[in-house]
Amino acid sequence: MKDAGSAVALMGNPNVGKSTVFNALTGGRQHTGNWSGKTVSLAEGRITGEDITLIDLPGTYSLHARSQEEALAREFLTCGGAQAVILVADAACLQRSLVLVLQVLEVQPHAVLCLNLMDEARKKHIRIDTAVLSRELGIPVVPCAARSKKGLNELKNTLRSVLSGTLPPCSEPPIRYPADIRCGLYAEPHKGQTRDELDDILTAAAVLRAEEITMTCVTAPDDPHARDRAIDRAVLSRRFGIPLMLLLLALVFWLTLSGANTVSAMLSGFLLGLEAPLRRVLTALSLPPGAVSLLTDGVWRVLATVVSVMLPPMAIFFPLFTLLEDAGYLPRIALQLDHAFCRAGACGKQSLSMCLRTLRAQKNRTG
Ligand SMILES: Nc1nc2c(ncn2[C@@H]2O[C@H](COP(=O)(O)OP(=O)(O)OP(=O)(O)O)[C@@H](O)[C@H]2O)c(=O)[nH]1
Ligand SMILES: [Mg+2]
Repeated sequence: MKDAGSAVALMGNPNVGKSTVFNALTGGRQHTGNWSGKTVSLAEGRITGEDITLIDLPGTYSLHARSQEEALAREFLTCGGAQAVILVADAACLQRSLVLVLQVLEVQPHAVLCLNLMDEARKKHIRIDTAVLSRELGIPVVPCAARSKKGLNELKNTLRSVLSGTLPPCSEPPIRYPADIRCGLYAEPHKGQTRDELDDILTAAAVLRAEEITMTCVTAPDDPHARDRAIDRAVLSRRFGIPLMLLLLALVFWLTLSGANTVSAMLSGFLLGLEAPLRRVLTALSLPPGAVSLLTDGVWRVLATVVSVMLPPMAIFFPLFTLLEDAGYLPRIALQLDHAFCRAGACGKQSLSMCLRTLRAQKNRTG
């Protein structure tokens, strides 16, 4: 994987902006979007202008989690050979992010905390004393808003200092466990204790410490997520949730298919109309008739047909889907359908890729 230089892992909860940070630092094109579980395998890229390889890992809530992607992230942390880690946390939901941060610090003390989504935290009137947070964790903390590229230069400079040893690693045990446990990740169950019971004890200790730290450095209104909860109550309600989802998806499909048919017809007329002038130009260039036919009847006609059939639905569907995604509606669809999908051995997130496949199938039938 690595030739020379340092390797640095990007870790954090799902959907906190790890891939957005990765793309901004490396110029990469990792898939980003407003729902969790997009990154499912390792991706690596070189930080622009630095001899540092960055590895984007799948999101995980805890090092004791059991899903395949989460196990991959844990395995990379323990055996991947990274010299340091950038821990990406959600500033609007710090306590939840800190559970993983604390667990990772037990195994990899060379770390920097990228306190991302600061813009969202500000909107919710959440204030974080980063100096206190840094003191409590024993690692540098850099506030960022990765989507608007804020704080990323400072993150890069801090990472350089962590790698060179100018900034010291975390030296205190980050989590306080019962006396017989030294490191949560390598703890083994006692006789008569199940793995699940031990994991519960380990996670509870991390949650408790995360709560303590949050209390020392976060100032927030009584319920900063009240608006989100009110939206959830309306959008996910038993009575209106499913009808609203069906209505919105039907509207997206209708706008895509009916809009695309009109635009496809216009585009196809325009592009195929260029076939005759193209044929005249190629003939005037004294190309043999076979070559002229190959380029116009073959290459041009196929290209014009593919572009006019494929481009309009994509140009309509993806912006509409992005609007729903940015409004936070797509993850809510996934949650709403999760129960039904689980019964079929799948999960709610697959409903989103099913929407894309349904559109493609419908378009193939009509187009
Ligand atoms: N408002 C705001 N949105 C952000 C910021 N950083 C990332 N996002 C958005 O957050 C969403 C999730 O970003 P990703 O980079 O895909 O998150 P991730 O942590 O890689 O997600 P998984 O791979 O699913 O774990 C995307 O819609 C981003 O555009 C930020 O600083 N502010
Ligand atoms: Mg990602």
